[in-house]
Amino acid sequence: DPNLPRFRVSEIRKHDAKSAHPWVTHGDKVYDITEWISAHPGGQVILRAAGGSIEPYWNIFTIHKNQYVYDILNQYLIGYIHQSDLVDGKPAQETIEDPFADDPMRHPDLITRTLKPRNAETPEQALSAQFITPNELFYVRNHMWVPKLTADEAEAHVLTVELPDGTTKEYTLRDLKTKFAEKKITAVLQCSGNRRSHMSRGSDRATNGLQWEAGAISNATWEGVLLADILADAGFDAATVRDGTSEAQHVQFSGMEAYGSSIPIKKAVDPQGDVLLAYGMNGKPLPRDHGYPLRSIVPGHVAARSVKWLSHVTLSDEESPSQWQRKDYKCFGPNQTKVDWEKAPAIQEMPVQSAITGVKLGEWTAQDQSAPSGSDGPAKEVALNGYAYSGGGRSVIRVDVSLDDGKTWSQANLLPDQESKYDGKSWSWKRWTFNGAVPLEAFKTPEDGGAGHETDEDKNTIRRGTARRPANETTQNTKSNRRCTNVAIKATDEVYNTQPESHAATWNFRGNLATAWHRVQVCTDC
Ligand code: MTE
Ligand code: MO
Repeated sequence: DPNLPRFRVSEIRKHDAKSAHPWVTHGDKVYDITEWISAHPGGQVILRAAGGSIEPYWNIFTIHKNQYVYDILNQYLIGYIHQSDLVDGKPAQETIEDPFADDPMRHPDLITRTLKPRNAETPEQALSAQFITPNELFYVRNHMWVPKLTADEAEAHVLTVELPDGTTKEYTLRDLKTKFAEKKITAVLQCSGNRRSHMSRGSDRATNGLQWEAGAISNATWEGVLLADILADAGFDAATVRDGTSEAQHVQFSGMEAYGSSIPIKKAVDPQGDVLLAYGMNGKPLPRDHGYPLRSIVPGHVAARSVKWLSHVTLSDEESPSQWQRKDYKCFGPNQTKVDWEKAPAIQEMPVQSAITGVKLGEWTAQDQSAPSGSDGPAKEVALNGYAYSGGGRSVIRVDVSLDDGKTWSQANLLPDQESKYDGKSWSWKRWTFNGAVPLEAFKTPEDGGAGHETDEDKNTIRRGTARRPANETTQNTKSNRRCTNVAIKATDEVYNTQPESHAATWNFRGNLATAWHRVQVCTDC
């Protein structure tokens, strides 16, 4: 409609989230979304775009790029952006807000997979160096931007708890900190996509999602209050869960930026479940990237259920309606690529997992005392380290190591880290080390068929295990004596669940739960 008015960008900016009449723009069109807010399925989060273009947000929430949504938006058309603020009919780039402009600074040692939103893994060295991952090196998995609150806003931040009958009770962060007993839990968070790149390479089949190596996992001590205490205070009777009369079957968590997921009510009220509403991490307030000022921590479960920037806890007979609950974090068979999402349960407790995070080759020794095969020829010293973890509070009882690609095995040493069993539950990882020697005959040239398995590690990037070629040796004239073997590890947990041998067997198109033996190729010049 050419008769509609044209607005200057400076005017549009005034219709921000705080205005009584919030506006957004799309292309050169201006919309008054006041009436849409209460009907918007994503709730108030749409207000983040108010006063500017909605496009960068729809680039994140791509579900909106759909005629149905454009039709809704069109009902709210009030005019156009003024010609003076358009370049080639479009709003000037610098007038479009970057949703990630307020994201925090990050430690340079984190390995960034994507910048906007920020996804970064813990460097290998930091995975094995300490039992507790330092806050600034804890892996980061963000689907959207990082909400920003001042210290005052944080103390006044409201958590709304909604019971199945619709009644609600509100708690400020200050309430949570002062009116309830504080609890500390040391627990691992692991993304369902940890080691996804190993699954892609190891099975030679692409998977969807961030191609994490082994660093989408970290361990921290979380400070907060027990979710069970808050639910009781809000009026929920946990006895109804035990006697089977509870209307609520799930606890839904929602974050301030519209992320959400849920856990079974049983986990939430289990006295040994240790589900926290956490405001502290390793003795400091939660860092912004990890949910400041408040997040859920669901020990033993996939980290997707530990919702950051937590603003709502809703008890319901249904799981969270979010895509992160109903889709995304599920697994299917290797042959299933067109799936009925409803047919698979959402991932909750994690299976047993382990990884090698360090490989060092040492000297050639004359005698290989450690060789299970009884070989007494020369052998190459090798030192390995890494982590092992299982979900559901199941502790890891053993890590097995093979220096000949899975034919023979020895055991790694589990480090005596701080005991972190809570009422019999282990929520932390175990770190392990191994010192052994690889017999000469285990090293094979590729022509011998040696180390023929696809390893989880990219052969071009595994240089850390490589013995340096002497400087005077030239590659052009001498035939390479480079030989390789695969070292492999697998962990077993207290119920004797162990890791599958191959990624091909558990390949799924989303690349979730990549837990096959971690194989790393090590090479030397013989
Ligand atoms: N919570 C919110 N609000 N937004 C998110 O994007 N990502 C989830 C979970 N909670 C996410 C969230 C996923 S998939 C993971 S793996 C963990 O947070 C990562 O937690 P971290 O960044 O503290 O390591
Ligand atoms: Mo995740």
